[in-house]
Amino acid sequence: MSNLELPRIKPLKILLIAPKGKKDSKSNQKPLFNMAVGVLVSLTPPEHHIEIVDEHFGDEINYDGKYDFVGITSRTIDATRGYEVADNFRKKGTTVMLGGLHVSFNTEEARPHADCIVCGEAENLWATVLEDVALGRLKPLYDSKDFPPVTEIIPIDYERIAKASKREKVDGTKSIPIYVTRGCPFECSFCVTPNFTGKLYRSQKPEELKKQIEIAKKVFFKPTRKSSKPWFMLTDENLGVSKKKLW
Ligand code: B12
Ligand code: SF4
Repeated sequence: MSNLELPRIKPLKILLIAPKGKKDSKSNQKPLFNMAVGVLVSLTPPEHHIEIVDEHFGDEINYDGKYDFVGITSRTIDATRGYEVADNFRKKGTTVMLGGLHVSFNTEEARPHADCIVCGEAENLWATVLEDVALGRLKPLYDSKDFPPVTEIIPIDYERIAKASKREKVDGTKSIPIYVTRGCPFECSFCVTPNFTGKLYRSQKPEELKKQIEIAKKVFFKPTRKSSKPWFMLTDENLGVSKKKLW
């Protein structure tokens, strides 16, 4: 369902958090935002207010803030910290939603820390989740398997992410994340990706990408004498699938 077709619901106040686990890397070359959070922001209709807190950049969490819900993303390396943040919010009576790779495969482990768990890709279930929050009927679990497969990926809304996050403009020594494709059609036995995305391989349209690059440059890039070109980090799972072209 596209955003244009969404039913009108009351505007929500949403906080999205990228937690940082104790063992997470110390690199200062981290991309400006987490792509899961970027996708959630881009999917959310404009009437809802969104704030992003990214612990990888040292953003402080205000546990006293008033939100309709707090959404926390998870990769295994950050999951324990994600649970800690979730527990702190729930002690204050704030509704917590956990999503992302780690909790999608560890639902029972995550359950005591959340009011709601989202398994799998969010694109086709997010409208339902927002509507259910607004109508006070949030379910404990939403699984992408119960929704149509995500055959199309959405463009990233850099302008809204810049407004929602605390990130300033950067020069070319700091990376701006972007994806051309999502998923991978292969099935390496050790890899989580095919299990997570159902081997679906999706590409962005070239004209959409061009627009995103222009907007990302406008909102996030500030050239300096030392570094006059932006650095885009490709966050694709597997960009080199086709031998004839790059994607
Ligand atoms: C790009 C990338 C990176 C970039 C991150 C760029 C960025 N700013 O996000 C960099 C290079 C920094 C990186 C680092 C690492 N990565 Co990495 N990375 C990836 C890659 C290739 C793509 C991730 C991505 O952007 N996906 C697109 C987003 C939109 O998808 P998503 O995160 O799954 O989010 C969707 C859903 O999960 C859901 N969702 C997610 N969160 C939430 C939250 C809520 C509330 C809701 C409702 C829904 C929801 O909705 C989103 C939209 O559908 C993945 C491969 C993969 N399959 O994910 C590996 C992957 C995530 N990385 C992995 C690893 C191991 C690492 C490192 C630990 C490596 C290391 N040893 O240092 C670090 C950890 C950094 C960290 N804190 O996460 C593993 C994680 C395995 C696991 N069990 O968690 C993966 C899966 C690779 C693999 N196949 O094994 N990585
Ligand atoms: S993303 Fe890489 S490791 Fe994972 S299934 Fe595809 S080719 Fe294999």
